[in-house]
Amino acid sequence: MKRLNLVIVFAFAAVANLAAQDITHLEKIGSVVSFSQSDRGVVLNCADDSQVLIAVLAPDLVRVRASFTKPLPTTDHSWAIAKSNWSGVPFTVSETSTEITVATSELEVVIHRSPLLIDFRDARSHELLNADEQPMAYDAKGLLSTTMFDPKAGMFVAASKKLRFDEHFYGLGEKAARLDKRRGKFVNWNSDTPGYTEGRDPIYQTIPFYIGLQRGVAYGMFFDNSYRSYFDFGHSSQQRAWFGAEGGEMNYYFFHGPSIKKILGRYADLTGHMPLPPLWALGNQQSRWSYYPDAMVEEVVRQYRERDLPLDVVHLDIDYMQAYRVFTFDTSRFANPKALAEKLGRQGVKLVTIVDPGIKHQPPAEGAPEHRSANPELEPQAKRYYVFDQGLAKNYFQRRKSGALFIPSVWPGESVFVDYTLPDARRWWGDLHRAYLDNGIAGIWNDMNEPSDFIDQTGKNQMDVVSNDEGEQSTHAKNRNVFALLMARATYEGLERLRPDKRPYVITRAAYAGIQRYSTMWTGDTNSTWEALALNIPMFTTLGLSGEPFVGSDIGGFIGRGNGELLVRSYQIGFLAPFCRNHKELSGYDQEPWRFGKFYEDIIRKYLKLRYELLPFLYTTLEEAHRTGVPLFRPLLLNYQDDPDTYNLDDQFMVGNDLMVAPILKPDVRSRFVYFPKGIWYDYWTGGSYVGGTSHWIEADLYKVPMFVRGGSIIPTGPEMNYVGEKPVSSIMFSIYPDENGSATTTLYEDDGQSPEYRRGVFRRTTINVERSRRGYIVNLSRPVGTFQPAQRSFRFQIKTHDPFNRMVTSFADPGVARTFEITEIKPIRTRRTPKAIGGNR
Ligand code: MIG
Repeated sequence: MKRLNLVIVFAFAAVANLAAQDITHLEKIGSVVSFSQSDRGVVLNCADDSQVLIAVLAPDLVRVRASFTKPLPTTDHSWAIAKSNWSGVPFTVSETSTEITVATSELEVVIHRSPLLIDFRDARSHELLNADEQPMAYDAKGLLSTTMFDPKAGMFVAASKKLRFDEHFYGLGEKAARLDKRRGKFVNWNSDTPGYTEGRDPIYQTIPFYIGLQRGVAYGMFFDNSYRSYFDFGHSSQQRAWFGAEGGEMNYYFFHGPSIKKILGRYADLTGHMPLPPLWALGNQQSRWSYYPDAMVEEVVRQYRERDLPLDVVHLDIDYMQAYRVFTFDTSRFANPKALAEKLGRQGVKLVTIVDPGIKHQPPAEGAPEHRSANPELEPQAKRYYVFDQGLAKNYFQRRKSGALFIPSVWPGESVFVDYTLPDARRWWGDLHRAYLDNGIAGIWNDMNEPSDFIDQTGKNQMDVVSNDEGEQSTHAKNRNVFALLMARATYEGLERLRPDKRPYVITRAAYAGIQRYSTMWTGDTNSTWEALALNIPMFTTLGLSGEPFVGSDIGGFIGRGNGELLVRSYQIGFLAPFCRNHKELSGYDQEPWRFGKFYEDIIRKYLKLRYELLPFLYTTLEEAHRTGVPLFRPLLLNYQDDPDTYNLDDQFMVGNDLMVAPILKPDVRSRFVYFPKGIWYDYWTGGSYVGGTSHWIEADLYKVPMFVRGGSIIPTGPEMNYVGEKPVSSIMFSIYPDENGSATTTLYEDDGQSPEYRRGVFRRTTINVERSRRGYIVNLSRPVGTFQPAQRSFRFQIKTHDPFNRMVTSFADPGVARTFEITEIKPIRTRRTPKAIGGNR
């Protein structure tokens, strides 16, 4: 026992030291002695028998794959990659006695032969974008202790890049850290970290992708390695930004910008575009650990409706099940889930159930009959658990090297996990979701999928767990970080198979790069504190810069006791996040919108209603994220990449290109500085305008979140609603905010909101351009693109000039064809009901 303790202490010390360890002592890859060229790129042969592939995937995308002291393996497989057949990109190869250069129309990869150093340059300007600080390296002698018990499971590999004086770093997915990662160091190892605070690292997800930005020029770097990985952006040395992993390959993708938006598009091409979730996923959601029995769920919905608060989804947390057995319902709490779902459905509310990876380890009781009914999820499972029976019979559960079942402890007690690397196991898991769809459940929430294990959260106890991994029989060291990705994949593909006419809606806690193909996410177990609230903005924007557009956080915070002010300020961010859900832990103080009194409830209602009015705008921006990889919830630097004043700005955010929000993140604060990038900005509430390029002091009483519209934009809004689809969208208002030249533009995206038909062109995209004319404004409506036919509705236009009381409005039926008209009629219109009107000044 004593000995074991010592081992653990020692191993822990090693973990703590690792990121600070000096990678300069690692073995360096040998110099280039020859190279061969193929239609994909070049392969470098090194003096130490190492091989390096430099593969051209696109004019702005190059892959570097190194194999140390041995030839490149013939197998090549990653769970993250969505697209591997990139063909026909022209490139040239040239050489001198010291260098080999691979060049596309956009990018030059200069390989110095001795020592082997790789530079990435812009093909046109020859400007250096990124350069090796030392050759790629590997830990041949075991200098760096790894966190694995089995040293053969992997060897540390690293790449080191020169850190430039003005270089900023963004990305790495879900990090409890500020937006600009310069001078930081980070570890990726999916971990269940309830109550995390800023600086806690790692937390739930692993997205080993970052963006470097210097003086407006950006590049991307995706280190596709699922082992425990390390990123150091100038933390341990002024000279280098390095990354490495405890095993696997040196295998990275370099993206040439210069624009971040372009990099995000390419990253989405490589790792997958987020499919559109159903429109109702943008609706307001309410959760708590846990609402039960059914009568309590009904009461929550009744309260929402009675209080005129919008609501689309209620979440059922772990207590709906029979003693935490996934794919079952506890019928003493939910006698008839389907009837409940239908009843709530008539009030416009859908149910989402939590599904954890832990399957109760339950050998059948002696003589217990097998489940033969079509709906075993509603039958008692105390003697026999159909999910365990089936998975065991098919041998889908994870096992240790010894062949013994791996038995972690999670909510059901002793449990087993599925080997989701097995295609048949994924199919089985996906098909099990029939148990939910048959009972009217609309979406699936995956939790605990790091995977969390109450016996040991570090993963050490799981190191000898083997996954099939396409026949590689690899261990936990490689598979932990992709476990959630594959579980989400099984879930998504199952929902798609079972209900092909509906878009799947999946939410996950843990992830690896590529997760956006299958799931949306939320940021796990936050605290109900102001510190945690302030992290919302850098976390959401960072996730957006890491290929995960559909993000959100438990509104009000998950752990602890909140208060009305915190809840209101939390909604003032969350009402514009893609995932808008209030959630609370088991013993936490209640925090539904009405729990702190009418004053706060009235303000929250205002913001929820505004979210629904903004749905045409939010959905248009979400579709942009699907198509282009550019997220909805953005840091300012994404839209103003040439403006260095935005590079570490993370207490403001933008929605799409047009809305800018500067929330209040501290108690008792009623005003703040807001930074305005260049251009004209309109106060959303008053219509007053600001000239950008500087900061202005803005008042923000509790009822108000400072919110501004970019001059040059047009915001489409729909009717106020209490759930998606409550009313036909019979009219869309286009609010026009002219820029300094009197121009504005937008597109509106629409589709049926629920089927996958949008992938086949069944959508409608309407583009609107506005210019100032002598008498007023000329509006150009272009011919809509796509085959979707919306119901008959009218278009209304209002010009928001600098004088808020002098507005021009007009309205007509959507002609469905190109049309130009002039707005000349000037009439004062009812000014927007600001929250002040109902909230009062406090
Ligand atoms: O060990 O299902 O992050 O949202 O309410 C805690 C119970 C397990 C963690 C999730 C949280 C959820 C809770 N879960």
